[in-house]
Amino acid sequence: MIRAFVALGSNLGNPVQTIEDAVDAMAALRGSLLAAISSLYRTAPVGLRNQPDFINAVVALDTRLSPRDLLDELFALEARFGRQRTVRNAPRTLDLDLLLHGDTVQDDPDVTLPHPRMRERAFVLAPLAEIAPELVIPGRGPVTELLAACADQRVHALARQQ
Ligand code: PH2
Ligand code: MG
Ligand code: MG
Repeated sequence: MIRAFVALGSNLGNPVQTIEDAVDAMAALRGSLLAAISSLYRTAPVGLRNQPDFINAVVALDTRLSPRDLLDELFALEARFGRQRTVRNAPRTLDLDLLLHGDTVQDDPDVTLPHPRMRERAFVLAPLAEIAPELVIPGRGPVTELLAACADQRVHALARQQ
């Protein structure tokens, strides 16, 4: 089994419910076991104007799937949650991004690993550091150091629901 990390994001409809349902769906992913779930975070949109705040989270999966197969499963889940792919960075019901797949470093245009923009995004790094504080991102450095470098971005962990 390979430890993979997936980022979840939503800013359309009922994002908290969507992320909770998406985590449940990830727990049922073929060839994979859900190993850890971060808190849910309310985050200011990055790189986008005039959009609602996002709810973001990160999960750890232990998986037998290859990066390509795992990504295909994630795309299928996005579609099941009603995601419409219109313009790039449009508001989305559910975005699932493959961040890391073990120590794999690859520049394949299909699946770039580690995820090329994760290093500068507190909405990814804060939940990731919560569930994997010792993680060193291959070729990039410790997750905690990367997070400290984007302290200007607004992210706020929500209280856990019972
Ligand atoms: N996703 C993006 C672009 N900007 N900002 C926040 N806060 N959360 C996201 O998930 C997000 C974003 C592209 O996928
Ligand atoms: Mg994304
Ligand atoms: Mg995406």
